Amino acid sequence: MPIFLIFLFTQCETRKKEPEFLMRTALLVNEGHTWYKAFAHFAEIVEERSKGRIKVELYPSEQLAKEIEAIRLIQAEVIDMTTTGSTLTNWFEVATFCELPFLMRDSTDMNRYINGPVGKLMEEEMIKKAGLRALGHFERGPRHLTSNRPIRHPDDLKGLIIRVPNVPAFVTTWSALGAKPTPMAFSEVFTSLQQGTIEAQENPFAMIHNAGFSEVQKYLNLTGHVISWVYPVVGEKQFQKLPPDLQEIFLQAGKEMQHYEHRLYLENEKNVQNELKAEGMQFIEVDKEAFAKKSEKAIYESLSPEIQKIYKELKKE
Ligand code: CS2
Repeated sequence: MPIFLIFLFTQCETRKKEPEFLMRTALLVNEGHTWYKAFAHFAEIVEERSKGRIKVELYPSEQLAKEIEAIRLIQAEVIDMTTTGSTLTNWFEVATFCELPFLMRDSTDMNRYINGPVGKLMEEEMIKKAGLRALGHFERGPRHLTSNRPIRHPDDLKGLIIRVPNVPAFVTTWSALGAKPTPMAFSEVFTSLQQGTIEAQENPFAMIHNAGFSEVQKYLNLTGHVISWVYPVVGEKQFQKLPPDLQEIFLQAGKEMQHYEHRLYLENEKNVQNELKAEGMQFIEVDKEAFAKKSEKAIYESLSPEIQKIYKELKKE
C-alpha cells in the first residue's frame, strides 16, 4: 500500500467519531463533590456502552447555568441534564417534600418517601410539569446552618441575613424563625459571604465542605433542619429523541450512577465532619426542638390543602 494511503487510513481510524447525541450537563457542585463524580461515572458508562454515540459533557460549579436557569435551558433543549429537587416547587408543589424542614427524621423516612406514592407522584409531575425525567436519586445528609456567630436557639437568629435556595419553603421557615432569608443561586454564596452581603447559609456537611465555606464561616450550628434528596435528571424531550437501545443504556447507567453516588456519599460522611473541624469550624449544639416548634405552623399553613393532606399522612407514618 502506498505510504500516503496508510497514513490516510490510520488518520481516519484514530479520528474520534462525532457523537450523535451530546448531553450537556449543568452541575451545581465542583469536581470534588460526589454528584460530580457520579455523573463522571455515568458519562463513562454511557459513552462506552453506546460506543461513542452518546457523549456526556459536565460543567461544574454552575458555570453553564444556575439551577433554575439550567431547568429552563433543558426545557428549551439548549442543555440536557442537571441535578435538582425542591427547586422544582417553582413548577409543581409536591416537589416541596424533597426538602421540607422538620418533616423527615432520617434516611429510612427519606427512602419511604422516595419509593412510595409521593416519590411516584413527583416523578410523574416532573415529566408533565417540568419536562424532566429522573434517572435515579441522590440521598443527602441533614442540612445545618453556618454563621459567624453561634446560633443555639431561634432567638439568636434575629435579623440574621441567611442565604436560602430558590425554594419557597425555605423562605417561609427562616422568616418564621426570625431570620432574614435571601434566595440566591448556590454559586453566588461564597462571594456573598465573603463580602458580607449575607451572613449565613445552610447546607449538608458535604456541600459546606465542597464549597469551602469554612474559609468564610466560623460556626457550624447543628440545626439538622432538613433531610433531603435530589434527582439527576435529563430533559424528557432529549430522552425521547434517543432510540430505544440508547434509552435503555441511559436508564441502566442512571441506576448505576445512583448506587455509585450512594457509596461515595456514605464514605464521605464518615470523614467530612472531622475535615470541617480541622479547617477550623466550631460545631455548636442547638435546641432543635425550639427550631421545629417555632416554624412548623408557618410551614404547614404555606402549603395548599392538597399538599397539607399528604403532609399529615406522612407525619402519621
Ligand atoms: C443546594 C441545592 O443550593 C443549595 O443550597 O443544596 O441542592 C438545593 O437543595 C436545591 O436547590 C434543590 O433543588
